Amino acid sequence: MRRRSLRPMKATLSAFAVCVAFSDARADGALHVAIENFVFDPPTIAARVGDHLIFVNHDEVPHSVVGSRDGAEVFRSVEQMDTDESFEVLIDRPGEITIVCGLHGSMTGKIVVEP
Ligand SMILES: [Cu+2]
Repeated sequence: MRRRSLRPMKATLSAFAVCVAFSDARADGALHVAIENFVFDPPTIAARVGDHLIFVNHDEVPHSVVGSRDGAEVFRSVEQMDTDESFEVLIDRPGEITIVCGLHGSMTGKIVVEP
């Protein structure tokens, strides 16, 4: 898997790589979300009911993933996902889910779930 990069140019290339993986991953219903450089990548995830989302921490510090719908928590990873650890969640309902890192409140994103 890709490693953390400190160079903005490489970060851009990483984002492109995630988009490619995203498209390829559609077939098996698994969407990959990178946690890298203190952001969820991509920050907005288009999903469908029945998809599995797999978050992978590529940073060298721990992160977590907490998902909420209409202000109510719907999923939560372990408190500290270490480097290269992943968290998988099944998307079972349409609507919008906001995501945030439980350790770094500035790390946010959203999942837009189509039926
Ligand atoms: Cu974090």
